[in-house]
Amino acid sequence: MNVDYFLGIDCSTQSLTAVLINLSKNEIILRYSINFDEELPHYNTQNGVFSSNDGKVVHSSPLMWVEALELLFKALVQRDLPLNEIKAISGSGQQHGTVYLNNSFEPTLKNLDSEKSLVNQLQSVFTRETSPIWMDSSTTKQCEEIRLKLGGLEPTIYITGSNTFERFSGPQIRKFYEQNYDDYIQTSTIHLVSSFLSSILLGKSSPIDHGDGAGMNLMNIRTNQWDDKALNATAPNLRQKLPALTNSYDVVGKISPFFVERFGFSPETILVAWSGDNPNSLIGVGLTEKGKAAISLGTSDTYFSFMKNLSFDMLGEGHVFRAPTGDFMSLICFKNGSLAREAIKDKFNLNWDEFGEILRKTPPGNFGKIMLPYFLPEIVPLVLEPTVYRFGFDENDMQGNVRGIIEAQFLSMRLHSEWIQEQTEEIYATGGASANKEILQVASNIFNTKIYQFEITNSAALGAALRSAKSYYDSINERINWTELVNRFLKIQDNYIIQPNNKYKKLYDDLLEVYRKCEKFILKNGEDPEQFRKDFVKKYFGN
Ligand code: XUL
Repeated sequence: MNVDYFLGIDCSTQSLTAVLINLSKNEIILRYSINFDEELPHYNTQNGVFSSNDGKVVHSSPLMWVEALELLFKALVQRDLPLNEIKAISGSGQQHGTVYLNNSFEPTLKNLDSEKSLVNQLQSVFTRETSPIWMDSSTTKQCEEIRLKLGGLEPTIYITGSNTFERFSGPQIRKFYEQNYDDYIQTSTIHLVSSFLSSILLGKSSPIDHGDGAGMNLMNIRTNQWDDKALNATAPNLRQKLPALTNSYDVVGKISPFFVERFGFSPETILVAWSGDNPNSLIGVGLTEKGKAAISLGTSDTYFSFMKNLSFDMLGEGHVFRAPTGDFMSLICFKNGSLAREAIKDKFNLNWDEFGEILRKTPPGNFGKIMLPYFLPEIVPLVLEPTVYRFGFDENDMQGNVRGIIEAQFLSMRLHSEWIQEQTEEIYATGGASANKEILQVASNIFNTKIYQFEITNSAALGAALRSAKSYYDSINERINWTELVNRFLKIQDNYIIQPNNKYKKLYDDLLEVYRKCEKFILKNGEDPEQFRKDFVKKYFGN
């Protein structure tokens, strides 16, 4: 029988994951992850990264990703999976991270020897041993320089879809050019995490897709072309160093002979352009129509939604990317995601069940105890010097801190997604912490919206597998529409739907205003929120 297998791979901050699907049966055959810290300890990463003491410079190792890819394929071979029957592969990379390569990259990929490991053969293709990733916040100066050259905030947003952001590829490239000029000159190609790994599978330099390209401050969001003004504002001769851009749904070629010989893939396996983890998750959680948003609770927490018509966040906090369907998507990224939740869980020696139990037992509104959770430098709102602020409680109050961190994360998400014009009717949750129903109940009450919880937390890898299937069928003229395709895998059972408790609607509307004032007070020199907060406590808790 002819079976249609598709593979999605996701290179995220802390791990590399594969999801293999059988589209003839609408089945997920395998999910498998390589955790960087645990399985590749010789790179000495912590949570997948290297951080400077002040937390501003955050890099990872591109060679580690390569070694992880090899380990992953070895594991698939050991499990006797039908690699030779995989029709198409696509992938996902943590967004914004850049990989700097010299002119031996292309010839090395072309001449890979399948008797030798990838990691040995790719040792000397880098002009920069480490890659700055999305957690890096060390380029404030470069952000300002580029924004100024583009004519200020508004033109920057209109051209690239986003304000300049510390973690975006353009400002990171500019910093490299300013601080490591000779190495910049030696660099022939700059890839994103996604296009770098795609290149390795392809055996030659792969294009960057429009979804991930939109997270660079270099691509024109309307024309999908590199923008000359943005390139010139960033670094000299940059156009020559960047790969071409391509649609996320384009087939970029066939798998390189190296993988055929070493792991037994079919030489006919097609590769579909890789994209960023958030565009992939958009498909992985089934956001192919208006009115649907997702929260992804991973190392970063993100809030994103499908967008039919282009609109911008003129406050400059949110982004517009291209969606894998060719439409648009909005995205807001919060750095204090799982690491912040874990900081509280670990401080009180809790496990996740105990953490959830506290959420169940404590009242919505947390007796007016409000936290601003900047354990790490924050992206939205911009906080470069991390400090955790507490209003009405202290760091030793276990219950206050557990509910405080979770309410803060979703209040902040609600507050900073107010700019998105297309009304959200349903929220889909994904990422590790979405397995925790108590956390999602808080989110559902705060947004006063139904939340759908998925069984699968690897939505980026699943999205990549689904994208590869869509492009494969398009390429053989068996057209299948996006919604039909994603619905085959996203069967949500009733017990995975979390209903908001209407009783708390007003309370959270009011708490949002208290939170807004606390944030303004700390970050924008706003008025002291204490009386306002006390009025809230009196109204809902009576003292
Ligand atoms: C999105 C962002 C993160 C990374 C890592 O803009 O920076 O979500 O993609 O997940």
